[in-house]
Amino acid sequence: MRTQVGIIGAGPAGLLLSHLLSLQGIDSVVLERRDRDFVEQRVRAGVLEHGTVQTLREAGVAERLDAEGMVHEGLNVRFGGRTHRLDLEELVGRCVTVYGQQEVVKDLVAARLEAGGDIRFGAEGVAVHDIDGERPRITFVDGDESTELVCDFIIGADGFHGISRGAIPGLDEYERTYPYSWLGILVEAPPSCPEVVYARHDRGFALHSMRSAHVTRLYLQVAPDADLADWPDERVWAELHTRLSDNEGFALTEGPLLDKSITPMRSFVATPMQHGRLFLAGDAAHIVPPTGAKGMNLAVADVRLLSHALGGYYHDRREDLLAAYTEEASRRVWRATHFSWWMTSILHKSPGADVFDDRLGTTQLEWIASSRPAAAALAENYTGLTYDRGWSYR
Ligand code: FAS
Ligand code: PHB
Repeated sequence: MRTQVGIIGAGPAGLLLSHLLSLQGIDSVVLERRDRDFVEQRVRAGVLEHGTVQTLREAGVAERLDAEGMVHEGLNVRFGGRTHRLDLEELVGRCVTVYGQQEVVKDLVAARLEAGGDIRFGAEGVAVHDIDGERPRITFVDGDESTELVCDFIIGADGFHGISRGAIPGLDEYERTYPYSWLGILVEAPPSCPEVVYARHDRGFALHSMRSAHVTRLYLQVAPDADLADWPDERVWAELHTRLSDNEGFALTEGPLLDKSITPMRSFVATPMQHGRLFLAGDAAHIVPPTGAKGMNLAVADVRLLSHALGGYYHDRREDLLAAYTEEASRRVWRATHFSWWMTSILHKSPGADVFDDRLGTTQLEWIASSRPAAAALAENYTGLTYDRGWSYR
């Protein structure tokens, strides 16, 4: 097989890149280990930055997003029994949209297949070769047939547990782990309030979000090694009611659980994000704790840069944009890494935290609740920094 860009991974990063390249007349093949159902059902991110929504709209894949996505002009921080609303639109003139990552993936898969895109689901044993040369190769097993895909470039969009990062020699990896995880549930119940609520409580962090007018998304801080077997639905609801309560009559609506899972919390950055003709995008290169709702949005930012740089190569044989990819992408990676770490540190109560630790957290929340510059700094990062170049080279 031969293509211009071989993409490993059919998550948001791989699928969006394949679509943006096709809009610039650049061919790609996407190799995905799992089957289509698995990829389209996986419950993950929920909040799209302003720039992510704009990107999907410009790419012509935002019809359902615009019809079903929920535009949020504000977010809420709850602590000490009181709720403080940050008016994102008023603070920074931008907002966010709540629309499940799995819906974005479904929209992108549909768009690629409709355009005749080549996505190989169930690709086994993917391996990369000759990334230092001008004809890198990907080998994989498709069905029971060993196959070789010869490319000009390979994009590792295969997530944190993928194989592409390991192919980069001399990689530097920076990691921080957190003394807690998130237990997340998807509930068939109308959201208990119209916006996202981040709650800091003595018993630990809790988050109220949603997926539609009928589906609520809720998270609880739990121990880093928590086991779902120790968290029956009754215990989850009891903690959520306690931690999300306020002195202003908030009432959490319960309902049947559609999904329950535990996500570990880590900050991880690998650099460089490229070697020869191999480039990393999204979770393959970096992981942020989900507190800042940055993970998927950061993947989109990487893909915008790669789409523009590959467009420059194929339209004007420019190598400079590709050479500068890591440096360009790293600025936003570290900004999102800091913001996600900061949101996590001020909203969670670490086991063994003393009064000093606690006051450091609550004083920052009080500052955000009472200072416009502080609230605007959070709003600027949460809604997403603006892009200084487009995803299309032309
Ligand atoms: P993905 O991991 O989405 O996609 C990588 C793809 O590559 C997968 O489909 C995988 O099957 C495939 N793959 C892996 N190895 C392969 C191989 N060897 N061969 C072929 N294919 C291979 N972000 C938020 O903003 N908010 C959240 O609430 C949030 N919750 C999350 C919960 C969980 C459990 C996880 C794991 C992540 C969460 N994230 C969240 C982050 C998440 O949304 C990621 O940032 C986003 O999926 C990144 O997209 P990709 O880089 O495309 O990676
Ligand atoms: C979600 O809706 O899944 C969500 C919202 C906000 C976050 C993280 C996850 O910070």
